[in-house]
Amino acid sequence: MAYYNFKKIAVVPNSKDFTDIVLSKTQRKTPTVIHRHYKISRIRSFYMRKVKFTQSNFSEKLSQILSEFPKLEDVHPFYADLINVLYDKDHYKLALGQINTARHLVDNVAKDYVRLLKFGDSLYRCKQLKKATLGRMATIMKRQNQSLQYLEQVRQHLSRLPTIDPNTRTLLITGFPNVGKSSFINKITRADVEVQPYAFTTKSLYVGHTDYKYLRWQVVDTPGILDHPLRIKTPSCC
Ligand SMILES: Nc1nc2c(ncn2[C@@H]2O[C@H](COP(=O)(O)OP(=O)(O)OP(=O)(O)O)[C@@H](O)[C@H]2O)c(=O)[nH]1
Ligand SMILES: [Mg+2]
Repeated sequence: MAYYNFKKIAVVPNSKDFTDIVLSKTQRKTPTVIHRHYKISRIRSFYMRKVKFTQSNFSEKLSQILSEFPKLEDVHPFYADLINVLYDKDHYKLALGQINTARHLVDNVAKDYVRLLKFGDSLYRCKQLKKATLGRMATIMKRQNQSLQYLEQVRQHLSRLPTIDPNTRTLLITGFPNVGKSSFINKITRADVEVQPYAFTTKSLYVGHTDYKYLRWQVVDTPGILDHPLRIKTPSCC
């Protein structure tokens, strides 16, 4: 089973910031001076390098997102279910799928334009080809804005989830609203969950630990439930 640290996923920038980060890196890390009287092979390789460098940066950053977000097949079934309930499995998979597609599209654009650059016959034409490549890459990323924003919301929410170990001895406190679940966890663990004399006070999962008969227990407080079918909730942005 793959190990994921839900708290350590890097920030997912929106599409504009994403493109700006990558393009400014290209600007900083590749040579910037070229002259018309240089040999054409040198001019071509100058621009090819820019295209390839940008492509590999886009690719790297997109791959990082794909590897850091947990794959539902790899995580413990408890977390797979939790992610499904919190963020909707289909929406989640679709967003990651789109990021994967974007990565392939960026790779293909780079491949196509490097091929064209090989036949660039002037500095002007090579420069235009490079400009077109980066423009197309930026357009591909622009279309990913919704997925990126959704993933950022998921990341922020995931990082705030309590750390629940699905493999340890667990006491799960569930039941109707306002029956004293939170009062109970507060009594037996050091958790400090809000208690109020009305229903639906607790809106999220809370975790505490306690020892009972020399055994350590993980105690999870949950929101009150009524006998209703499960309704999938998605983050407010979607
Ligand atoms: N009389 C009595 N009242 C209790 C007891 N335990 C809790 N209460 C009261 O019941 C009310 C609800 O307590 P909570 O602990 O917030 O109940 P809950 O099940 O966590 O409620 P939700 O989180 O909204 O589902 C509070 O006003 C508590 O003071 C108990 O043993 N006896
Ligand atoms: Mg409660």
